[in-house]
Amino acid sequence: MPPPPAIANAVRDAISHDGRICVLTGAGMSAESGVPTFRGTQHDLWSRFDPMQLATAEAWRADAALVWAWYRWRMALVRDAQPHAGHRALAEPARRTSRVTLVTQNVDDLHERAGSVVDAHVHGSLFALRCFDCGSGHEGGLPPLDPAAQRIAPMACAYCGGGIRPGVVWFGEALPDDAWQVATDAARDCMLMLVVGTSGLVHPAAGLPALARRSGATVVEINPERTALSDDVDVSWRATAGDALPLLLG
Ligand code: BJW
Repeated sequence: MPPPPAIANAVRDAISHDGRICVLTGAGMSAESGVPTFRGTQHDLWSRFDPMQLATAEAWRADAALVWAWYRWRMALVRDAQPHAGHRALAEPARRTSRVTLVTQNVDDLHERAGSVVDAHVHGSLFALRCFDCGSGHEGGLPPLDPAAQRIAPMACAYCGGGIRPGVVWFGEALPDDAWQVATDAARDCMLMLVVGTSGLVHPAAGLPALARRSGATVVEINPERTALSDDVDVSWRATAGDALPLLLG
């Protein structure tokens, strides 16, 4: 199915006028690579846990080993996953022009493995471990499984002894300043924003499409489902990332 004409024209216009394009991706971008989204999917082994309860500092303080077990499971899923045609299609225009800014809420590395440079990981990166207490980066690998206890053995920060955690942004935590600055600058400056695979429920990232639109951009949503953003974009394309992006950018 070809892209709706309004979307094909918006992309053609932006490219022919050498206009800036901002691409904002969410968990749906990785769904066709086999990485589950946050809302509305069953997480087999983890189905009795709510990701929204685990992705918090409170959960970490209550049971860091449980939180680590969830992240170890997700890290293994991501390591085994491969970028799909949608990731690769996005990497093409990004390679051709520096006028594409890629902002992702995803903590996986599938964009990078497809050949994109991610300009802003606004919710951090799974594998960039850091100390829960002092924030220092940690280079020493993942925490081991304690075979006796069948639990993840905690790792301590070399500087302060605090617990080492995944490098992601949990609810109630501030987004990384540098990434957020890149994301808001890109939203303000772009001629076209492509919003791919996000429910638009988590703020402040969910406010980026509205910021782009207020600043004069055309905002296009690519998502198989209607979302919280659908009423406030210029045009929605009900398609998956893996189907739509190669047709649009290939
Ligand atoms: C497909 C597809 C296919 C499926 N192709 N599409 C304003 C209003 C209300 C609340 C707040 C507000 N501002 C802040 C808040 C609080 C809170 C928040 O937003 N709460 C709401 C849930 C109500 N926000 C925060 O706490 C943020 N921090 C903050 O505001 O700090 C303030 C502060 C300032 C200064 C000092 C201190 C504090 C932090 C938010 C962090 C979010 N973290 C997570 C977890 C990351 C770690 C991890 O991965 O474990 O980020 S939550 C989770 O949601 C993850 C995602 O990045 C994020 C967004 O989810 P996303 O990507 O939209 O995924 P889904 O699953 O929701 O949707 C998938 C979509 O894909 C669906 O639409 C499908 O249809 C679609 N789809 N297949 C294309 N093949």
